[in-house]
Amino acid sequence: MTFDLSLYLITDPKMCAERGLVETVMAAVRGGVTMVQLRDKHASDAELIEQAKALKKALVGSGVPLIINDRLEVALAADADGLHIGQTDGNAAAARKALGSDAILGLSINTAEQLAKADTSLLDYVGLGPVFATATKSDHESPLGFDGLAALAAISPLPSVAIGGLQAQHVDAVEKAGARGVAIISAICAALDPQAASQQFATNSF
Ligand code: 3NM
Repeated sequence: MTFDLSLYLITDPKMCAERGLVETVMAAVRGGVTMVQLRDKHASDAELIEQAKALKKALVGSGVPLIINDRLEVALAADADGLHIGQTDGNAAAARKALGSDAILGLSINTAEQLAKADTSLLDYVGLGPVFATATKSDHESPLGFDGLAALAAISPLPSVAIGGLQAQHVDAVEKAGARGVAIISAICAALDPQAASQQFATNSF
């Protein structure tokens, strides 16, 4: 499946709670988000399947793919467009086998060693981060900065999306570093107006 990494929204259950998950995502999509990842490290599979199905339905006709963080069973049950796995929470070979060749499969990368170890033939993109320290992920790795991001993007055989502490004013520097897009949680999910926040990213963007 074709995909556009330029403005990749990742959901956070708490930040989306007040407005509602589907409402927050659809406002962001109206603002120009090009990919959506459902991420909730604590919800049960059953809860996530329900949320994923609701998002998938809402996204029909938008051309925006729905990716599931970490949970292969959820991606399969909700017929999502893909899966994103981290260094510790997944197996790319098993995921590719279960999801098929058309699914979008992404992997988080923080170091050149991790990139060297990854079987990139199984993957469609890599997430490179964190660019900056971020309160959104308490156990994040050490920040790369734009130079570290550029170093990883340069050796990645796959398109990459930058993540971690990014704001709309960083889009230019991310693009110059060689990534194809920005992955965002708080700057969109926690914004007073997620549509306007997404528009800000999209205007500066790729
Ligand atoms: N993964 P925000 S950083 C989910 O480095 C996640 O792999 C990261 O949230 C990584 O846009 C991160 O609010 C949190 O900083 C990104």
